[in-house]
Amino acid sequence: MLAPRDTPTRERKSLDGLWRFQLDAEGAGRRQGWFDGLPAGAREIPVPASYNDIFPDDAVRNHVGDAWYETAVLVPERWAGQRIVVRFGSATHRALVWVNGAQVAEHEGGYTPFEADVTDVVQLGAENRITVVVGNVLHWQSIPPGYVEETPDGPRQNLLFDFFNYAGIHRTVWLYATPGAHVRDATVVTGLSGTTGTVRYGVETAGAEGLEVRVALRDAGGAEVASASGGSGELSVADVHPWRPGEGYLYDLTVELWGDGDRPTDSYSLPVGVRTVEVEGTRFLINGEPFHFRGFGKHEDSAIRGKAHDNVFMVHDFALMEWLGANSFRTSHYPYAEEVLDYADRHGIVVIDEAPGVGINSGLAAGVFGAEPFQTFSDATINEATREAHKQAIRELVARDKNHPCVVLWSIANEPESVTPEARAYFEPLVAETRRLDPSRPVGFANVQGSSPDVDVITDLFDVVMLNRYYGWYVHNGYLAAAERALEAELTAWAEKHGKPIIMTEYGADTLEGLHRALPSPWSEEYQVELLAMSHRVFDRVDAVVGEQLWNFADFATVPGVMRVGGNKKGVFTRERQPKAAVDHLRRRWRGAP
Ligand code: GCB
Repeated sequence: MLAPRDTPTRERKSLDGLWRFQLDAEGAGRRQGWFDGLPAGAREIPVPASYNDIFPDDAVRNHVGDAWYETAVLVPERWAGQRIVVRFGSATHRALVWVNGAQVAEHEGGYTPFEADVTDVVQLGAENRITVVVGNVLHWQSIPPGYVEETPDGPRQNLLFDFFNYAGIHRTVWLYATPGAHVRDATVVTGLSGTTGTVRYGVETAGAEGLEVRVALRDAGGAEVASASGGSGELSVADVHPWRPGEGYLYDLTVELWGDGDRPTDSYSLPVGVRTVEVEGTRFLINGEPFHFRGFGKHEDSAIRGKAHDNVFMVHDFALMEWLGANSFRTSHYPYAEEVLDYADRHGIVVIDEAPGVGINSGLAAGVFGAEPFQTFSDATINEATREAHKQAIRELVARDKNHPCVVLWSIANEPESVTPEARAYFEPLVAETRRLDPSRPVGFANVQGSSPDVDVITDLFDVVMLNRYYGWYVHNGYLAAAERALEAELTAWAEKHGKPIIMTEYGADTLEGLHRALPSPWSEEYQVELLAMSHRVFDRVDAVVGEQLWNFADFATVPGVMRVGGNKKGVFTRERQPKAAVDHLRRRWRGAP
């Protein structure tokens, strides 16, 4: 799926700003035709933003159900004869969209884009009403799954994961115009052989019968280095400048549709980084060279904005990661905004791109998040329909992110049940589908503590071992000597059993900023440092460990609970991005800082 861009033949208009907003807990809006106009009294709300923390209003913060949004947009007269599309970067977790009262789009899944051709329903040169109803309920057949309990006080959403269920329109909304005959999609897969790079490309078009596809690759200075015609082919780049970790060198692939005229009918530009990714034995290779992941599991999370994309936090977070010497992160536990991947492409930051398959684990949900005991996989809980939703989420993730050089690995789930035959039956088709969609990247999942190599039954399906381990926190809390022995024993067992690269995708300790103890005890800043230092000693002793992404970059919002003091405190930065003591340890380890 192509991101909207301004090109010589295309124009886009952002609909970000203040929209009208109305909660609809009873679900009355559809019956009452709110798509023809929200009721009087609707408030103003910023888009993009999660709605939860905008008002000091418990009904908004803990809302379960529909929330309506409305705006008006003037569609330029000069777009006459063009194809006009409305596109949402995301709406969490599902949405229905109307334009001037006509339904134009319906989308399930809170973290991937969707769009609708609205050419026939908009009025040119006039104001057009755009109405969206966003649903935030998670149920057994949604991804992520969850369930709603009816209580005397109304419905209560039960979550099976450890982050606040922020909802709303979280990313930019675009209205854009393209020619009727247009480039619908483009896919690139790159290769390297000595000093020569290759760019295999495929272009999909719509309404373009009789038009010729022409592609041209330009270097960062704008000089053309290769070109071809036809809907698919391979470009060869002599003396290629590869994309590599730490240096996000990008070429630009211009895709054009040509008829008889002296200008292209449509033109689209795609940034392309030429690099390769492979798993070889216990090594993870980028451009044939062993890569060691240093960085974090993150969240899209900040005060007031919730899970909305925000360029201020994005640039700041990347700057902080660079300051520490991090070279990578995981989009735990859902696809992040497209702007984040574009930024990582340009800055040479490596990304493990995760599908929103989180919470597929009854043991964890019941044990840690206080859910009623249930069976993970059953007709009444996570079933074939859930798996289909999960597959669709993977399809949309790959369709959106397949061309990003920063993405080197797909993570299709976080801490699912992975020790039962049902788990294997659930995951086999999902892994196969991911490989079918993208044979060029390895596939993994983040394995939960307790699913050790002697009981896990799904890791052989994957290319890498990704481990979330809390030795020294949930296990052997306050007893780092025992934690060190247990961590090393488990990592060694993984290395011996599978002979695959091991990436530590989570390890860490909740840490209350400002709590100091001369003798490190859990929750103190000193203990976080000691736990990280212990973990790093172990990683350095196990050859197969090729990555350390600790949990978490920053403190983040969760639902309240006996284990959460105003949220999850495992950040090495506070939620406001102020450093805890662990930052010095990381700078020394990752940057060689004194
Ligand atoms: C995990 C989960 C993550 C939690 C973290 C924790 O294993 O993957 O979502 O936030 O542990 O802090 O408990």
